[in-house]
Amino acid sequence: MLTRIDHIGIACADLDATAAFYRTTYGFEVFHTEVNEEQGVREAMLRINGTDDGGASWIQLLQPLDADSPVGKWLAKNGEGVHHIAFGTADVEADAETARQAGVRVLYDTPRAGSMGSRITFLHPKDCHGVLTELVTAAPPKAVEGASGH
Ligand code: CMX
Ligand code: CO
Repeated sequence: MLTRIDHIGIACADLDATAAFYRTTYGFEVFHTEVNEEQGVREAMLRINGTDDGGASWIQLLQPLDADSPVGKWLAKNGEGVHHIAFGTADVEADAETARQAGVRVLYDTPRAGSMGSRITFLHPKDCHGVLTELVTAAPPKAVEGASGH
């Protein structure tokens, strides 16, 4: 079951300059950055709010690592802007299967690595009324040392 907006993915030409805009204009700080070679991006996650299922909602800034990556191609064609939306779920496989059964192309047979240890897949934008849609299962919160009891 999809329970929240996990993030909105925004393609940008200069990650640091775009992050500075979000900080200066809105007060959103970069919570995390990483390079995802498989996805061809350098990314910054800006935490917007926590949610009642223990997850959070983010802005995901994406700078392409190369021109042939999905974001690189998209940026060359469209310029900077909203690239995709991502819905959060406790079970990305189950929700991908539900979408597949509904006739939507799911881009990956099995989920791949996303931001901060999450597992992700994508639904084809041409099957989603023009919106590239990502499904995300966040990494479980880190077990607190010694919190497991007796
Ligand atoms: N939003 C809406 N439509 C999009 C789109 C997007 N982000 N990207 C492509 N399209 C549309 C194009 O406009 C094009 O439409 P027309 O045929 O009407 O011109 C069509 O889809 C095909 O586009 P394309 O430029 O030929 O691109 P590809 O088919 O090579 O790739 C896609 C499209 C969705 C398969 C590819 O972008 C993909 O695999 N995306 C998933 C991975 C990804 O985006 N990773 C980066 C983010 C990582 C993260 O979030 O962590
Ligand atoms: Co994303």
